[in-house]
Amino acid sequence: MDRLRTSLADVVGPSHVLVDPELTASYETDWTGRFTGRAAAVVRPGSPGEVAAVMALLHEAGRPVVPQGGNTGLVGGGVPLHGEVVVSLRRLAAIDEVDVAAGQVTVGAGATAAAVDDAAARVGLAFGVDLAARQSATVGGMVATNAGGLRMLRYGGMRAQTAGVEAVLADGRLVSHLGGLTKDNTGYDLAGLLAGSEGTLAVVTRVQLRLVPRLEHRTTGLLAFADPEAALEALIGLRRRLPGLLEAAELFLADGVRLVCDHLGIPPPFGRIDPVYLLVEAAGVSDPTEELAAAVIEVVGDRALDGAVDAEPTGRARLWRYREAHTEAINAAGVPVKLDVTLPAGELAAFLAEAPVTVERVAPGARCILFGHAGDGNVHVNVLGVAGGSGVSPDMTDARPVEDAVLRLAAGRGGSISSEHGIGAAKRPWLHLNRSPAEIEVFRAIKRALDPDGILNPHVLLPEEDARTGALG
Ligand code: 2HG
Ligand code: ZN
Repeated sequence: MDRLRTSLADVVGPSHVLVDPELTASYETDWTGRFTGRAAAVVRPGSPGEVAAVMALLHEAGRPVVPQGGNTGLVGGGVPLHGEVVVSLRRLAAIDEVDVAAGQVTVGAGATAAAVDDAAARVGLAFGVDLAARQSATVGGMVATNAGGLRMLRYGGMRAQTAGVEAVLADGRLVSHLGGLTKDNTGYDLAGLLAGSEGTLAVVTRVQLRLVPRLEHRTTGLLAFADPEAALEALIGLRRRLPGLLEAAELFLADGVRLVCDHLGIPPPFGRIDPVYLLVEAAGVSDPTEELAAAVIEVVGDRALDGAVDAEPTGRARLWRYREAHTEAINAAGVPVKLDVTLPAGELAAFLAEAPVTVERVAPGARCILFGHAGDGNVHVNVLGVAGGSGVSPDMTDARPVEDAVLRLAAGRGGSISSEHGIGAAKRPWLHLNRSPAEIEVFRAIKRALDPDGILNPHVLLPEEDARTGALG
């Protein structure tokens, strides 16, 4: 490793090869504190060319690599759980001039979601993906996980925003297709393939992003309901009544709001805790307040227990806080087991009712907090009060029954075991719940084609292969 470190330092400069535990620590543990390991080294290249040179060296040395962006991932896919070398892309933060005619911008993998949105704002455009971790989450990581977020309902996820990518292959070759043409049927869609590949196929270095119109007029509504069925029925009505206006539809429940209020020291909405909340946001080229308010009266009516609509930035932020502070409030209460699932629309209410019962059965006394992106059927299941999860140190296996029960519940109802966070280290034992043996074989063939020596994030996404029999673990 010493010789390799010297060669890496020759490429990126000695101050960008970190080995001192004090300096590597923040790259070694995920945001939740649940996934932690030790990196052989953290390397911080400053350009795509340096990434290529670094990968060539690591490939030659046969060193496993974990590519890392803002380290905001939640499934252990970006931390060195098995002593890998971390290649941090954060220094690749350059943002080119926005191509206003095309409505696109090319950015480095290390540009944060917030920085991209700021650059787009200067020319009246916006970044189509928004998420609570916007200040830290980087575009490279967002492509690698195919991040969804708060505006998925209207604009789709990262794959939909990605018009082109540049990436470094496992052996250091650079592949680039950044033309960003709307119509371009010249073979395999590498950008589409890399979206959601979780650093297992290539290291994304630059991304050509599609931008969306910046809608300055927005109104947020918060509605309280007695049960999820009423909230979801209201949402169906609002979506039909406000085509093209609705940008977000978020759902959260009493337990989560209680945690948020305790954590932030704020009063609950409407002065009391209600069972279910639906937060909706309408955005348009003109003020959508009247239309949203009329729709609420017309299609929600007295199905809601209470409601508020606010178009002022401070009032909107106040309503959003109840939803956006969930992750932070949960983390402040302990290290959660996080499961991120999608349910078909017709199964969502039943899942919300069943999940806490299922968790209680396998982990009596644990706290199950449910929230998520109702418009996409995406539920974030956070469980507090269980020791750990798969992918964490082997002595912390208490979470496995919870993970198993919740993921089987979602898959059994026709859902996905990973909505927007990825498979990572956390869910690889359950990939088979959603993907057939034939599909997983195709995944392995693609992996072998792009990374024959298996050095790119070798311990995430694909299930462990039994070395002797080739059987799936
Ligand atoms: C969100 O929607 C993020 O806020 C995080 O996807 C979800 O903390 C979580 O489980
Ligand atoms: Zn989310």
